[in-house]
Amino acid sequence: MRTLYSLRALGFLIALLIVAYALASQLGAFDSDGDKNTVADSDLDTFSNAIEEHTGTDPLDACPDHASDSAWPPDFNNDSVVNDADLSLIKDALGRAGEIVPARSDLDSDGAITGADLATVASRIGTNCER
Ligand SMILES: [Ca+2]
Ligand SMILES: [Ca+2]
Ligand SMILES: [Ca+2]
Ligand SMILES: [Ca+2]
Repeated sequence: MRTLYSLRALGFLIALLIVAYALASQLGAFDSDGDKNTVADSDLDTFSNAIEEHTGTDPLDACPDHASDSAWPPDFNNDSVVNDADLSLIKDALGRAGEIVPARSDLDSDGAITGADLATVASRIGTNCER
């Protein structure tokens, strides 16, 4: 009888731990950079390593060092600022899908250049990247 009780207690304890772990994950307790986002973004440029893998930008560099240093996804011409020049570059790519998708402009890596990618650039107009 005693064993049965302790087994039940153990089961209850394990269930409690699972719930606590799930809650803690939800609250971002295991998030090292505290942005409540458990997706890895090593250089903290607000684009995940996975997205940067797709766009071909440097996942360990938040800001370009020169014009051919792709580091920040929405900054297509690598001049460290997102402005009309970048917006017009993505407008050119808008609507493309399939094999002709320029991955560099596909900022959500869904395989097409859509309004969502455009909005990602538009929402950062006038901002500089942070080194
Ligand atoms: Ca990043
Ligand atoms: Ca980057
Ligand atoms: Ca730019
Ligand atoms: Ca896209």
